[in-house]
Amino acid sequence: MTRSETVLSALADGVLTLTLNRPDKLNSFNEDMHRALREGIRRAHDDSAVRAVLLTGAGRGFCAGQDLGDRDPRRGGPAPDLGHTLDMFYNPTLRLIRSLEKPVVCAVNGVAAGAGANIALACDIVLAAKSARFIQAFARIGLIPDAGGTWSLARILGEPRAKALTLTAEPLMAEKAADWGLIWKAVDDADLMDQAQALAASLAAGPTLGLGLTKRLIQDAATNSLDQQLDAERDAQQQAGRSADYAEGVTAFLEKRSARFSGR
Ligand code: T3D
Repeated sequence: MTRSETVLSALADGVLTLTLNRPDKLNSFNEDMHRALREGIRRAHDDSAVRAVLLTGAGRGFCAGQDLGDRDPRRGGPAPDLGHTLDMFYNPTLRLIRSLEKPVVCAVNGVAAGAGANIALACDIVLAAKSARFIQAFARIGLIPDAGGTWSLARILGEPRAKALTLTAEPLMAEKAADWGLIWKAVDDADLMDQAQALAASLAAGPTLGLGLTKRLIQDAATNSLDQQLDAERDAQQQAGRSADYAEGVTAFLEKRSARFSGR
């Protein structure tokens, strides 16, 4: 399988759909897939035709984290430098997702384990099939939760649930994940892709600049003081207020019609 086949990429109506595509390995990450996903997200940064991203997985799983076949200790040799692999692969991708000023929807179509779970949690709006489960599988193999897992779990769930999930590696079913506020929605398996595509399409047809600024503000809120956040809102609103989409939104309201946003 070539690099481009490990992540399928399709752009339609402003939505860049990236599909992790190693289904026989539950879409676990080898180096090709790491590079392909990173290239996909980078394209979303660079290409103004992309106004939203939809990330999902092929087959019955979303992503089982790192391909452990590539870490087989029985092959001998020195232990791998996993700090280096995080620097090389997971961390740049996480940063690209979080810094992308366009919405990223994740459709978790099946099990999301290890870094696979945490990449899903880094996305902006996560929908999951009711049969999907999230597993902080790291403790089962002697690792710590990476790909931003300790950060997002502690922030979203608080210490008690974050610690229990990571220390026990117990699976968390999609509906409970939604009840806990870890994801946006758990939906019937048969409806997942239709709902995720409709959501991504509506975001792609939205005021891209304003949505991107909103994403950044919400992310920055956790570390800003109220004063800093008020200033940041003022600056972002100033920018949004100069956009063509703001003019269109107000005009459409006054003309009692739907807005036709151009993303500028
Ligand atoms: O290394 C670094 O760079 C550091 C970064 C680490 C990040 C990480 O993500 S570490 C965590 C790695 N992931 C895991 O530990 C999860 C391993 N997988 C599982 O525990 C289970 O597969 C699942 C709970 C995810 C699903 O279980 P189940 O019973 O639904 O499926 P299965 O039968 O275990 O898996 C189906 C196939 O996918 C199977 O292959 P086979 O036997 O049919 O040829 C299985 O070996 C393969 N597979 C699943 N996960 C991985 C994998 N192959 C390689 N690596 C995997 N992570």
